Amino acid sequence: MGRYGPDAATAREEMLKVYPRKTQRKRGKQMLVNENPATPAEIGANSRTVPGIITQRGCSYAGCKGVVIGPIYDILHITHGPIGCGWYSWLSRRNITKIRADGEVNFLQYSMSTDMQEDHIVFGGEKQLAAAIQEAYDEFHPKAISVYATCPVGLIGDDIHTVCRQMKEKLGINIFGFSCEGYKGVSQSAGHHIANNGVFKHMIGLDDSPVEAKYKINILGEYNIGGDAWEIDRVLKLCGIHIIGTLSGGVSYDEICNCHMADLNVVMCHRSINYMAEMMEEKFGIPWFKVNFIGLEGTKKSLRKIAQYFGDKELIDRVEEVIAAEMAEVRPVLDDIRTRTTGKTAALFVGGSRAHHYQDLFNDMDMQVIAAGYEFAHRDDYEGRDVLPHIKIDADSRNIEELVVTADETRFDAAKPEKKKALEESGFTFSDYEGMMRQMAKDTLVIDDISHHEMEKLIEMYHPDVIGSGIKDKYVIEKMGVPCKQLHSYDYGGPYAGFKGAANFYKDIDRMTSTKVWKLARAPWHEGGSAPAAEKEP
Ligand code: CFN
Ligand code: HCA
Repeated sequence: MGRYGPDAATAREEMLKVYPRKTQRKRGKQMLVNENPATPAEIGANSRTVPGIITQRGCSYAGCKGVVIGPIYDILHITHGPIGCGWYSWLSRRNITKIRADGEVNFLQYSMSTDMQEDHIVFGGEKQLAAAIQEAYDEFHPKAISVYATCPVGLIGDDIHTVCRQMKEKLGINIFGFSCEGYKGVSQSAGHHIANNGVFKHMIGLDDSPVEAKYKINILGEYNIGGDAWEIDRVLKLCGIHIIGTLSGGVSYDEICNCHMADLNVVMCHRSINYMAEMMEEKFGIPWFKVNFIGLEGTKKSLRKIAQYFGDKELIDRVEEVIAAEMAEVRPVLDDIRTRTTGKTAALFVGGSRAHHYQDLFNDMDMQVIAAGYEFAHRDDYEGRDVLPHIKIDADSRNIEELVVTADETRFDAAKPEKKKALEESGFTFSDYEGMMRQMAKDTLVIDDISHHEMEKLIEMYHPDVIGSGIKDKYVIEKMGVPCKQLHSYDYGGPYAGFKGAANFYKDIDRMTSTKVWKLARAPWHEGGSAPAAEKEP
């Protein structure tokens, strides 16, 4: 027995034993005991989900339209396909938006779709798509229209790109399409890649207007869930750092077209947008590194690293002042909350970066993360970036063409790579080796693409004080007497990023883990005595 339940190896066996042998082998590679955090074992990430297993993953369309491009608020987004995909992706992610200037438009409350019917499947849907673009243009006069192909469109072979090109010529606005059919790739991760390529090809670099600010950066991989981007912006503004574009939270089309004017790209969610960071470096010379504004330590480290990059004493000092002032506010909140959260346990199963980033907030509260896993991240997100060269098969690359990007001679800023080289020589690290498993405690469980069966077993064996997860299992978890914090949408809460966000998170988790209401959850099977929820002493 471990401190909080059975040891991880026993728990792993217990979860696997119900499966047929082939599934045991497949799932076994995706479920590891983190025996050597400093040199993590190879994990079977980014592989196809076993049919029949209830997964929390989404599809390529979700990753492209729902995650990366959908949040750009003044593009008119049209889903080409039967109505279901447009309907179910209508405002279901909490990437919140507000209009920031007079005359701006926000189309995100709408869900546009070509509403494909059987006769379009039989005779083709291209005419329908052209008509939908025309209608949308006549009604709304947007600056840009973006089209997303869903599964049937790929199967019948509609050429959405030609339709977009023709309509772009006809209407004189930017119109582009994404072949992000849901079945491409093994998860939403493929959709991120398709989206990155399209945004880079059709938007980045269109507007060379100069930006008047001393320190100009973009935040890549920050989607303003629950207002996170606004908290990050607030803190950076206090430091005197200007964000040109936040890709893609609360961001406008124009900001994206102009964001290659930045001095530096910092990457929050590496999984969804690393392709963009690399392409912008190649074409314009803009260096990038990872940051993490989730948790106090991550926020402080990220601010200091940005200041260090620019290297001005004035900025370095200012960042320290901001950190000191913000910490003075959040420290008493944390000190109080720790008296109730210390020693409690959590398990996190989320997406492609949060299951890692949020461990910092639980660490702040002195809580133990006993098990964690991503839904669709790749090996480098688990094991650290330096494993990349050894990865032979990256499932994404089976379906998605890499864009061939070369330096744009007229706009490539050679001073930036030179500065990067000089900084590296002085010990500054652009490419770090972080990964979830290196941060997690020895002998904790790491479970990729967790199934509902495994989740139930985990709860039976460990009964964590809280689980961070998503809508697909929230109520299963809560019916078993464990509170579930949705780490995708934050339920109705947030922001959780930065300093004020951290304080919000501590308070929410304190409330959830201190209330006695979960002990009253008695499912019918409880009377039979198998579920552990009410067996834990109050
Ligand atoms: S906001 Fe991001 S942080 S973009 Fe990604 S990998 Fe999803 S939508 Mo849900 S919450 Fe989640 Fe991450 Fe990056 Fe969000 S952990 S699954 S595709 N994600
Ligand atoms: C997606 C979006 C999602 C779903 C959230 C959840 C989000 O994967 O298509 O499963 O709770 O964050 O909205 O990840």
